[in-house]
Amino acid sequence: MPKLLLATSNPGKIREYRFLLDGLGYRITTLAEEGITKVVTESGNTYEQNARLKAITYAKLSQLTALADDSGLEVYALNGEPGVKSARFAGEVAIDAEKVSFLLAKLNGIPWKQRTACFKCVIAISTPGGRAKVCYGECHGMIALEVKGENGFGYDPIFFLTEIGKTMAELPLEMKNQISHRARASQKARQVLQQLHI
Ligand code: ITT
Repeated sequence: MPKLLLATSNPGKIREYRFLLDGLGYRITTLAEEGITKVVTESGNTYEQNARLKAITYAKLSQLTALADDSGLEVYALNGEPGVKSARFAGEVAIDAEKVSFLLAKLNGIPWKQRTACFKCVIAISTPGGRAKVCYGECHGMIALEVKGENGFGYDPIFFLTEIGKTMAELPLEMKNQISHRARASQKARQVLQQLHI
């Protein structure tokens, strides 16, 4: 079975991709399992640039097919921030709870109707030779007034899904994996991966 390298150091993403990419005929491996410690600086201005950079770098380094994800949360009242800077919004070493508090503080006083937001995900899949394909997904919601839920990672406890009436962190993994930005991009990524090993 060919190996597929999940080129991310985010354990939340790894958990989701193990589920989202199941049954494709790849043996999923991680940077940690391959002993890869190199950190790629996300120097791009767009999710696509960063996703490509991560996928191509780690595919060349490992000589495996690599899948990388660059994702973020865009809040309309903040003109799309934190966006591509979502991971480092509250500082280089901020933990998830600090990022969430920082964003809630920025939105202090913003009324419910103006708290619309969107999660975006761009997946890049690269061969060891450096040929990459990208897939997009998004998921719309609102920024909640307070944190709720224990599941997921990142901004999930404040991302409120209006149709479901719950935050993303209140959903079990199987349900997040049906509706999330990452789930939507993964549906397309599955087709790319299937074609790669025909
Ligand atoms: P890698 O680069 O190693 O994959 P990262 O966490 O730095 O890990 P990104 O640069 O793509 O990944 O940053 C995306 C950030 O956006 C992530 O750290 C979260 O804070 C947030 N984010 C992305 N997807 C999310 C999700 O499904 N739920 C909650 N927050 C999410």
